[in-house]
Amino acid sequence: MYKRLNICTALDYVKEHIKFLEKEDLICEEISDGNLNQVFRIKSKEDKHKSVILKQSLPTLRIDETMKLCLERIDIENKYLRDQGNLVPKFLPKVYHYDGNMYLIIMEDFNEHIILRKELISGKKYEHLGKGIGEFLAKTTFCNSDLYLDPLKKKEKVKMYINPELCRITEELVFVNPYYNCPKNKINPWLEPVVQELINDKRLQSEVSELREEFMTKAQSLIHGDLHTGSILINDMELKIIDGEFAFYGPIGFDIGAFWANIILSYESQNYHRSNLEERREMEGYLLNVIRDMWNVFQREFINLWERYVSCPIMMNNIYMEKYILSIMQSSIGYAACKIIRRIYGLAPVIDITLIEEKEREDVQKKSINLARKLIMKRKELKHIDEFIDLIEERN
Ligand code: SR1
Ligand code: MG
Repeated sequence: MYKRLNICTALDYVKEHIKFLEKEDLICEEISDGNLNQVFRIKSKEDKHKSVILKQSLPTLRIDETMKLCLERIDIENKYLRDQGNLVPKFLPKVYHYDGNMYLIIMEDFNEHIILRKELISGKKYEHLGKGIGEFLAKTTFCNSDLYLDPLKKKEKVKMYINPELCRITEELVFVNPYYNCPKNKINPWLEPVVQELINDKRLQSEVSELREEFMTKAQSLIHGDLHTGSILINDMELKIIDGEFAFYGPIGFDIGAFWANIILSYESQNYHRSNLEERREMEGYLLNVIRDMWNVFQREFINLWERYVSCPIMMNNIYMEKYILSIMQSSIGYAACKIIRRIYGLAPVIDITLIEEKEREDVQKKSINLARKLIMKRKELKHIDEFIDLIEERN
């Protein structure tokens, strides 16, 4: 039966269920910092390399106990970690234990990796970041799509990953709430005129509706569904993808867009996190390269897989392949833009922006909104990743 754990009961639970910790003297700390769940680290007092993470679903949002949410989201995360872990083990934590009654997972702990968002705010550069995300996304999205799977197997998987409540959060927070006077928006007074302009822009809303429709109906591949820089752990050698509870069969571009949006928000806010001009310029250049690397590696890997595995006679065709990949790039740009806007004045802002002092925040918020509007409207004219990067660099 479900019971919400605390630091004492989480420790006892781990002692009982994790063999390699049963004889250890353990300590437990709560490390929850996301919006939804509670998370504990349980480790041996003697050997810091012996530790696990326990993540448990809560019946409401952690940040808003009035908002109910299905406990079963942990089941989706469990399936996602195992599925993607089979394809590309180096990018995922191992699952040690899953309990469908207690709605919890116990998984590998990476206590020497740090959340990417925090690293980018402190100005740390990782050469392997863009390439790693590109490889992860190309391999997982290709191998879970109709390009690779047998159609019956693929539809089985679509069913397994039906995730209505978590998708609804995204549908509302990303595609709807920012475009009307929704009480959940958090609009600073200085943003009022810019937001009202956006709310009155019917052409923009028509484009956002198109992206929303694609998000809701295009079961193209298994996607993470919330791939922002808080869902990535990193160190000098490797990166790990966590927090798969939003996973479902959706458009491939949605994950790419989520990643780009958060890199762009980091880029736009470097001005305020770095006082040294040279360091700032370097960091900005690095972030644009992350976007470029990510896309180039994604595209290269995806084409390799296509040439190797696509066997349907009408699809062994370069014209179609190029069209398919270009359409992923253009929709990724659209999703990136929607994700930028939601993080500026929606329900769940990001610390890249909120850490900036109020009087300086206005500028970065306005620039980001203007850039996002431009990206939504122009995405279908962009044919090459460098054209996208040029638009970011134009700095409205
Ligand atoms: C109400 S939940 C807010 C956000 O937190 C998650 O990480 C997702 O990004 C979601 O949109
Ligand atoms: Mg999360």
